[in-house]
Amino acid sequence: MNMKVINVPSTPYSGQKPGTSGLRKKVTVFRQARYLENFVQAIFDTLSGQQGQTLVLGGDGRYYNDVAIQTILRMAAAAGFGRVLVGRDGILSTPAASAVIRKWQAFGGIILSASHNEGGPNGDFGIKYNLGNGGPANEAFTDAVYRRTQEISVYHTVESPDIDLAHIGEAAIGEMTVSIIDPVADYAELLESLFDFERIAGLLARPDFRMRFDAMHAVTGPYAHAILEGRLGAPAGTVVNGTPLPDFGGGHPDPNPVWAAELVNALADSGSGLSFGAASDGDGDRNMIVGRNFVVSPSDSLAVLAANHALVPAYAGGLAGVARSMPTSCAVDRVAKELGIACYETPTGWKYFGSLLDAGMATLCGEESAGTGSNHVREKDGLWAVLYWLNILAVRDMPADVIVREHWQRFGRNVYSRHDYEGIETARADRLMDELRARLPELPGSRRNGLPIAAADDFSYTDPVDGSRSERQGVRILLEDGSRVVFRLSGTGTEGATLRVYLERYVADPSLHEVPTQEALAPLVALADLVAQITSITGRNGPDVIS
Ligand code: VG1
Ligand code: CO
Repeated sequence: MNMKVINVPSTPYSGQKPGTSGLRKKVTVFRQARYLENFVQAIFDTLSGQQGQTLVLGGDGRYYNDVAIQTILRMAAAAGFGRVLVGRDGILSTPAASAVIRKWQAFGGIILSASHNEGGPNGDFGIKYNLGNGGPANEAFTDAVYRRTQEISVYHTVESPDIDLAHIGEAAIGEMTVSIIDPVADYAELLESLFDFERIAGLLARPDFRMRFDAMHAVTGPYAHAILEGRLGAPAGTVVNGTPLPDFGGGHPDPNPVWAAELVNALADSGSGLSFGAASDGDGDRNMIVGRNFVVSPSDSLAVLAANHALVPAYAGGLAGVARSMPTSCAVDRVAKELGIACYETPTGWKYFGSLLDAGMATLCGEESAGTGSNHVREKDGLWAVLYWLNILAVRDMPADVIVREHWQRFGRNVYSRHDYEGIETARADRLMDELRARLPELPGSRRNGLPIAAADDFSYTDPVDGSRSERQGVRILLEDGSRVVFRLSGTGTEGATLRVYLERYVADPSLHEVPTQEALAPLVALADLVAQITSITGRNGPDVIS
């Protein structure tokens, strides 16, 4: 059946500029007439050669996911795609979407998510495009999409009723096939090929080992149920908050000590009988690892995964290299040095790891924002990190906190924290960054708060594979003893600006490893305020979120 393409006249919306990870706006913004359509059309107009090809489509199940999917299906038919693989009920976690794109050699994929941002009619929605390698489109592509949104005059769709996505099977829109797939199967199969499932199952069956996985009412629920309680046989009830809800139960599906406080408190309560905790975010690409009364810092987690790679079947043959985003602590650098492998430093956002992974230059990648992953997909992967940890725990037979403490003994501790100042008026945040940048030349060689500054710059990056350049990726102040303070504005928020201040101090002396993090970093916090004038410009007395 040949379908008539309908050309709907449209006019541009301002501000459809993808940020760190796709376009994120309030649901109320996305619901405006032609808003979503304009952006999707801009993506399709930027592509070439999609005729007859396969598109992967799914999202984290948040409010508006269902409506957007039906719109995109009709537009994909109009754009000439031959097939769309869509997760049942429109569900696909971000890493699962990446796995599906790669396994079925799809042309690309559209992921509907605003990740850790809150959901619901007054919450956030988001959309991003992934390329055929399964990874987020690079800056050149997202810039081209943005340019297209500014000149759009028409979008293309077809007339066709909504597709029932509740059951696995096939449907059609004109000549385009819609395959409704099990959102979990391909992904679970991939993870099973990487880890020692038998050994992990043995650990989960032990009466003295009890785990809790908090899916935060977000997308990982069905994945964790199927993998942890299904394939690995963890007792029922191991997964909590495991049913995806359109508003995530009213919380932020952000696995940090603030939004996952319930999990952290349960692991701190010896009466709970829990030995290991983990959580993931809205779209399943972040992870939080919690030991007994011990939250593993994501930067430390990356370093521990790298140091223990030989215990995991998929990585036992060695790591080609590791990569971390610039604000992520340098803990993994020390491991890379000992292993004699390269360590790459990229701007914030997973899209910068893609070329290194594709070129076989890096095997493990990570960000301080609870994201870790490997070359098995081209996104960060929450459950992957949890299984990696379980694999290590099963082989080493020690609690998570002991593993981290031993790591510090061996490599020293990179004490680390991020302070977020949320919802600052955009003009003030911009002024803060502008003035800070202007002050950079006078900082090297000087002292602030009594601390000698060795260097200060605005991070820029040249991709070692394709030579592309990214400027203004965060202001860094490097102290003589190797401590760092980094400042950047968030590119994922939807209201005002969020200032992120990243603080890091290297402590070699084991007798100082247990000094509380915020206490150890206090001199750097004072320096950050002095240099960036945070209190006076923002009017805030302290950060909203400390992670
Ligand atoms: C944040 C994190 C960044 C991460 C990005 C997307 O970006 O800092 O490390 O890659 O979110 O993660 P920003 O620009 O707000 O600092 V997710 O889980 O939202 O896809
Ligand atoms: Co996410």
